[in-house]
Amino acid sequence: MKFSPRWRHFALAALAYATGVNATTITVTSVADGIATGVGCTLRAAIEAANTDTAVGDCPAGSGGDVIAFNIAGAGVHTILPATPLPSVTQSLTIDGYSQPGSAPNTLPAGQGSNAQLRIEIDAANIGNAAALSVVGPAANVTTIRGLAITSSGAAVCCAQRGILLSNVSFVWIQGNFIGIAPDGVTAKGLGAGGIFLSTPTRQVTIGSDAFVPTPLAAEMNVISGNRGPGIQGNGSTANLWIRGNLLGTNAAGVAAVPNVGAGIQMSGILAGNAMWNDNLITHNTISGNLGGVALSESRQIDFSFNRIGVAADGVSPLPNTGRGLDIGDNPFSSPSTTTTVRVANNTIANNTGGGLLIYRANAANTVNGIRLVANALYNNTGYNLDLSATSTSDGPTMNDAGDSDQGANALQNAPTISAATANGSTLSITWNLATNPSAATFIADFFHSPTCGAGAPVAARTFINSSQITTNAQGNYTGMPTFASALTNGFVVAIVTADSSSNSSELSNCLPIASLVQQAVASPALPVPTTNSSFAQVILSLLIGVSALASRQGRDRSALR
Ligand SMILES: [Ca+2]
Ligand SMILES: [Ca+2]
Ligand SMILES: [Ca+2]
Repeated sequence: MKFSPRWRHFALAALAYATGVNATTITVTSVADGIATGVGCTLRAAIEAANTDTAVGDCPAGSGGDVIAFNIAGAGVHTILPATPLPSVTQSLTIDGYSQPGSAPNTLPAGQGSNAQLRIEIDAANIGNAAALSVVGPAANVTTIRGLAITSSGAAVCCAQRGILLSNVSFVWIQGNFIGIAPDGVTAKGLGAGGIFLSTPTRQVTIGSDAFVPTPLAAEMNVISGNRGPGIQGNGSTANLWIRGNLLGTNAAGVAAVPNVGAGIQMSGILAGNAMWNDNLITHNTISGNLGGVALSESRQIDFSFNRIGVAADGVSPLPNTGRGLDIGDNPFSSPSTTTTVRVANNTIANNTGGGLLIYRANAANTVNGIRLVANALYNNTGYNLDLSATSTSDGPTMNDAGDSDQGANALQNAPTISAATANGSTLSITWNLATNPSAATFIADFFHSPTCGAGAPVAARTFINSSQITTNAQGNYTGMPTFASALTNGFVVAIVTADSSSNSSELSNCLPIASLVQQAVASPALPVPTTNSSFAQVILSLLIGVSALASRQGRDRSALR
């Protein structure tokens, strides 16, 4: 049973308001197009019957918020090939492809892709610029599209075609569909301009899982791949948007690229809904194999977490996006605008060919701040793994400035500097400093381990170690040596200031190899054990020789690191 305290409550209230208690199940029995009688109930006639609550063709009259189910004779996939665009959904409706015998939602656990069995395919090859399915207008609030393959077999489809178009509508669920990829879960059959398009305005749209639980529900995963444009795109005034637990740019198994020839997700104008920091959720998606991973501009109040960008659904195997992993910034041609309150947490952004994470303010009249980074794995991206930039492309490492008064993306927060990292058994001590705005203030720094760094490799933050909260002195300086429980003895450490008082995160610090006191102690000369036959003076002399040798060795080892 699905359970979403935040959304189901509102949805049920809206459903009751919009439709009363009536609903009719209209069962599609034919893949034919048109609304003539004598061919069985077609999808076109069913949508019209649901919209108008009158009998159309061989379909019965709808009654308020209806359900379109499928029961088409024969095994295998049934492909509906509309000759002209289908009617837009204009009244509250559920289209349930999983009602077709032989179909089944995904049951695989997170990280293993989708084994959904789809039996109803809508092929948009013949409908030109239109969307395969459109949901339009407030009377269509509370609409669900599930269990469909929405594809195009057209060889040269014109530019404006989408799989699903939402316009001026709220409370829409898009769940358990394949969009741009055939029911076999492998073959690209992309829509001409992208998978899903959110046109102004949309509210309370869920793409994927709406369960307010840590792990999205498997049955609600969409596979949005193979399109000739972005997987999901929106161009303004979207709020309470949830994109959770989908595959974008991969095959259904989540292991190979079936690219969207556009970003996996490209959104501008995501707005605050209830002005909570997590009004909008983009979480637990695998976004890999696309022409660019995710681009968010002029957007706010977003929890962007647990996404896998540039890796397969297993979270580990490389599956790069061509281009950058994640862009968050302004639109240089639109001002003033504010991009703020985006929490980027626990994502893996790796292997992408155009860089990892770019936070940019390209127009000084705009505000881009409060992009807070928490425990992300940023590694093995071509170019820079993390970049605060003054342009909408990378500008490389930004130098720390005295007093940190420079302005730009995340106020160009100065990065930490690490001067020592010492492993000692089960602890790791990191000496680091921060020089920033000249006032006493609180900052949080995150520390990461990386097996490789330096010698030509870009600084990477691969595995989160721990956080440290510090306070600068009145001059804006901090130097300290926090000690963390850690068994690490080699590799490199890297730090990021993840939050000042405005949740501005910095670029990466320098990376520094871990020196291990444990290894040195093993190689040190054994200290003599006093015996009853030794004189007190002999024992002291022996101890001094041993301590001297150990100190000399440590000094040599430290100097070798400089
Ligand atoms: Ca109806
Ligand atoms: Ca930079
Ligand atoms: Ca700065």
